[in-house]
Amino acid sequence: MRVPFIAGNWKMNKTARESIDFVQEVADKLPAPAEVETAVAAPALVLQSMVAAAAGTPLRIVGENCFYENEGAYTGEISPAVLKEIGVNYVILGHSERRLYFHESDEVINKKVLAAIDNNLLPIVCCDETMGRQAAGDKIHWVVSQIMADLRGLTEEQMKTVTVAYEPSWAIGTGQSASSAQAEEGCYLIRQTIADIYNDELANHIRVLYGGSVKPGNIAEIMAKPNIDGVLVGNASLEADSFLKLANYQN
Ligand code: G2H
Repeated sequence: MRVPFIAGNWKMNKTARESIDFVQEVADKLPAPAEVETAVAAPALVLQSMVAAAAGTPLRIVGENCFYENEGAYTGEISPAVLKEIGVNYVILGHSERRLYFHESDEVINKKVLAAIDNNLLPIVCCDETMGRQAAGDKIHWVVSQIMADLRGLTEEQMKTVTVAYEPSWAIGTGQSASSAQAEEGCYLIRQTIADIYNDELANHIRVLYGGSVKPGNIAEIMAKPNIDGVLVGNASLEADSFLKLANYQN
């Protein structure tokens, strides 16, 4: 059974103090991890103190990015080995904002995914899709080619550590979520691609998330879809109250 996964993605928001306060506020109001897994992705600077604040609680702490080497002359980069060392569980890779503002290619993302897995971090690999491609009917080609490129060379064992997130660019931070049907279509396509490359068993094992303007008001409808195993939430994860509503969407 795929345990639902509700992950906040704070992006470059919140001070160090606000981050810790948030963890303390939500910690004892989260669902049991066997029922619903909950996580928050935060900027690298605050991860270590968030790990300490979340110790002994169900909340998992997620990095928003890492590099593909563990050490070396890479000024300003984030070592996956150090993320693991400080107790981070997951790392988001290939978010559309990384692709857009930091020019990350599928090739770079693929190297990062492999490096994360090498360090026993669980990658959350994002694939996007622009409105233009959707309108041009190019969605299938685009999503499939990203997934194939970002996950290139992963063994079946390595794939078992991966979570994939479908995040149509036109729904990100716009307040305009994809409909639950559109979200399901994207997540189904990703699962089908994994089945085609690997096999049905692996495709049924892997969690596929939807991201893009998810909020307390639409999460239940989105989570009701059979191929959507969770959500990656930006704006609506910033306030503790809102995050708790998302985390407890089943109640
Ligand atoms: C998409 C999402 C979080 P938002 O980037 O990954 O952000 O929920 O603000 O659209």
